[in-house]
Amino acid sequence: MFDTLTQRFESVFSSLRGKGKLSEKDIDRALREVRVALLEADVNVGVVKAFLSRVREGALGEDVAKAISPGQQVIKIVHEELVTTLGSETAGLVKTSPPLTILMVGLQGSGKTTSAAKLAKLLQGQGRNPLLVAADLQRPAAIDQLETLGRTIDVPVFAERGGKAPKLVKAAVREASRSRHDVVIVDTAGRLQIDDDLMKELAVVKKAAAPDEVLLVVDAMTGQDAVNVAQGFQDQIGVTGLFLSKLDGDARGGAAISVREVTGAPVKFAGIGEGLDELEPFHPERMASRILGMGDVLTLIEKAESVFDEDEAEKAARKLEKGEFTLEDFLTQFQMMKSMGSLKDILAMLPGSGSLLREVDVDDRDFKRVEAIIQSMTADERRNPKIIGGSRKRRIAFGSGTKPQDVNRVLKQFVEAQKMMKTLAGGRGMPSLEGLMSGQRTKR
Ligand SMILES: Nc1nc2c(ncn2[C@@H]2O[C@H](COP(=O)(O)OP(=O)(O)O)[C@@H](O)[C@H]2O)c(=O)[nH]1
Ligand SMILES: [Mg+2]
Repeated sequence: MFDTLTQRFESVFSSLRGKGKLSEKDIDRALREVRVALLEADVNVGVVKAFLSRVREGALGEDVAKAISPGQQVIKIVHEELVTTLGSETAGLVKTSPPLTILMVGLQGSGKTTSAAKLAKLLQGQGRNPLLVAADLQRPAAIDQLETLGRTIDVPVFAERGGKAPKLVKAAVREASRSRHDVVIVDTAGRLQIDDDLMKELAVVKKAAAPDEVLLVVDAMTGQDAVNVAQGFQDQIGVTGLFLSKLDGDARGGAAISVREVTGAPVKFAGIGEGLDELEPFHPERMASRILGMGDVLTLIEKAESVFDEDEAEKAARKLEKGEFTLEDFLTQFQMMKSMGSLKDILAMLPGSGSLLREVDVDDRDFKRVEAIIQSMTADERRNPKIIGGSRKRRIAFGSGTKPQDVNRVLKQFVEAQKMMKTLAGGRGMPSLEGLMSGQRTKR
């Protein structure tokens, strides 16, 4: 995500960071570089202009001149202004008396159907009871697609073949009230381009659904086109929020950065993969940090909390206090961590990881190797790794298809993790990722 842009920002910042005092020339040069970086990232020209003038104003202000570290201060201003550009506050779904009705609109292929299912899954996980509505009646396959997704996430799909969308939507909302669904998510038909027919149809469906939210799904990978599309929908239909899909495939970031400021509509969610778990609420603050290569520790912690089994973690913490934390427990924790996503995704959220990721080739095979090594140990060995001498090491290496050095490394990492968890005493008992990978301690 946004790799090139992040890289550019990192290089601009590193030239500022060391400086004791910044001249106007230093700032101008840095801002010129920022400008080029943003334009190359396909950020809307107007947005770039407004952004830079705000940063410049801040950077030449008195606070910076007096700051102990002017370079850091400028970085802080860039961060703040980027947060503003992205929308300042996290914009959640509106709160209404149930059912909350959400209309998903957008061009064909933007990700409406997938995003509707993702949203249903997210809300279901929050204890709500969603109903999906298949109101894309242009292609018969669209209904099948939503029904398949609905089955996967165990959310009912309201569908009717051969009907008309407005009537179907009305019936669906009635059905939702009757069967106590507190959320109704309506998937609609799109076209390849904005045209009059699409807009007319959507206006009628919108009237029938009387939605609380009109979420426009835009494909982040299409850059400025996405911004223009969003503007078109905003002018002609009116949207309450944006769902930025395919952010995972967006190396540049132009749409993500521009779309809010151009349309005035807040980005509420981001799609970050084809899987139905792969959406994130859009947090401007965190997104700005990620774009600037400052990492996104908060999202990482939230992910950790969602996959770490509270009971397991507490059990581990108690064992640890008593000095009973074994490799068996280590393996359990490790496997939970693995379910957070690929190693690269997780590492990308750590501060400064942008450059790190470019230098080392992180590999999910590392995960598998550690797992295989621990699985090749006997129960005794897992409980008491001290008994693992040379011949046992060779046997474990052989069993796991690794080398004795690899076994050594895992054992060392385990000892480190043990130490680290002791310092987190009474905490969640979660070994730090960085620690596991490098044997170092992490700040949280
Ligand atoms: N990588 C990635 N693919 C996505 C995302 N959202 C949707 N897609 C894919 O985009 C394609 C079109 O999605 P679909 O929901 O059918 O779009 P619709 O025509 O607007 O309903 C499908 O192949 C999806 O798997 C996303 O966030 N990331
Ligand atoms: Mg669709």
